[in-house]
Amino acid sequence: MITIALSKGRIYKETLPLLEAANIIPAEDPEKSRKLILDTNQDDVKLVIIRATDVPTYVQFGAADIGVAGKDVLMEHGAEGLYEPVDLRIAKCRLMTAGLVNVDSSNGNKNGRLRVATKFVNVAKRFFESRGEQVEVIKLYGSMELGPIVGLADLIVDVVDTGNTLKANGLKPMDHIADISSRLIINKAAMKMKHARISDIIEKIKAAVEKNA
Ligand code: PRT
Ligand code: MG
Repeated sequence: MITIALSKGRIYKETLPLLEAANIIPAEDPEKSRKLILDTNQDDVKLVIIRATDVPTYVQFGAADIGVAGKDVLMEHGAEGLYEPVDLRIAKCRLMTAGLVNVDSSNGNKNGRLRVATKFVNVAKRFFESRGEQVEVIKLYGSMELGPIVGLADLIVDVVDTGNTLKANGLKPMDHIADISSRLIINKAAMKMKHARISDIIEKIKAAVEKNA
């Protein structure tokens, strides 16, 4: 049996045609079903539908053999137990710092030490450390854009696509941390144990990605 971990929303939508290229077609639409495990047209392949941030955890511990996760999520989670063989070039965005439009938050606040609100705590710490800046990182689980408005933080670290969400909340994108796209990830032990089946799926998906390029 091969288990593939996916999240609903943009990753699911954009992964669907790539799975189809590997002749894997879900039996149901997860956006309409409440099921967390979906059968596919292949007797030996099922999908588990989970939160985007949980995908690397499932694959690392072998609860799923294969997964699709944003590079942002992978940078935050770390690569232990995972192979990352294919850049799927989907769900593209940028990991950025952002701050209030009318405030110069680049050189610390009045207390000297910048406060950064984000769900990407490890990424944020590494980024500011690499610039030799001491910051206080505040963990949030969503709606980071609110942080600077209500005075919780000077800056946020978040993924940005069009930038409309920042703009709508009086924020501006500042430093570019990384370009982001979703990656195919594979459990390292499964790659050995189920080598033929998994490499066949990887190769077909890789071919579909290259055809789209
Ligand atoms: O929603 P949930 O809390 O379950 O998890 P999630 O938000 O991590 O999942 P999901 O499905 O929203 O995102 C999955 C992956 O898509 C992320 O890990 C990124 O790799 C990628 N991705 C691509 C994005 C965006 N584009 C994006 N725009 N993830 C989030 N956004 C957010 C952005 O932060 C902003 O709040 O969408 C909003 C709109 O963006 P703008 O810039 O176009 O306004
Ligand atoms: Mg979301």
